Amino acid sequence: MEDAPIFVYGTLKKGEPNHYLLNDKTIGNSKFLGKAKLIDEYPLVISPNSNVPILLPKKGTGKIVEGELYQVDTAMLNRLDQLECHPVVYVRTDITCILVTDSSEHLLSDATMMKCQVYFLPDFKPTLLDLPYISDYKDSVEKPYLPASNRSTSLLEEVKILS
Ligand code: PCA
Repeated sequence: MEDAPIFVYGTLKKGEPNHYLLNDKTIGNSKFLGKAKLIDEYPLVISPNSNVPILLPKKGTGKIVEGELYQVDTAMLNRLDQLECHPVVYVRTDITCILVTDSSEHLLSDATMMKCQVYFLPDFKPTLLDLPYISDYKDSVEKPYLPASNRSTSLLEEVKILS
């Protein structure tokens, strides 16, 4: 059976710094299914140093997060897992979303619930919950996304409780 589609909420969205990966046919294949949103609230915050968007698995806190849904093949999924350091930093987790548009971004008249997967960041430092909660991530000049190669501390050290 095919893996459930991936709900992306951060740098993998259209116009954001890692979206090019989803379009790179030398990696694998992806298909945009439409814009989507999660059915429950979760805190989506931007990490203080590397300005990385992270979704915290604390259901009921935060906002309804908006994103995009992609069906990806195994090769693309492996590349995304590598980007997100799954399962060490982010953990790809089953969740349910509502598809809001079709693949041409036309609004759907009936909300369709879809099983999907999302990259959560478990074992996060509790101070992250003091950051502003966002619903629709966009990279910005005020808080520019730092790719892993430009970080002075790893995301792991920055945001996770290390045991
Ligand atoms: N990339 C993944 C998780 C966080 C990030 O920047 C995404 O866009 O969903």
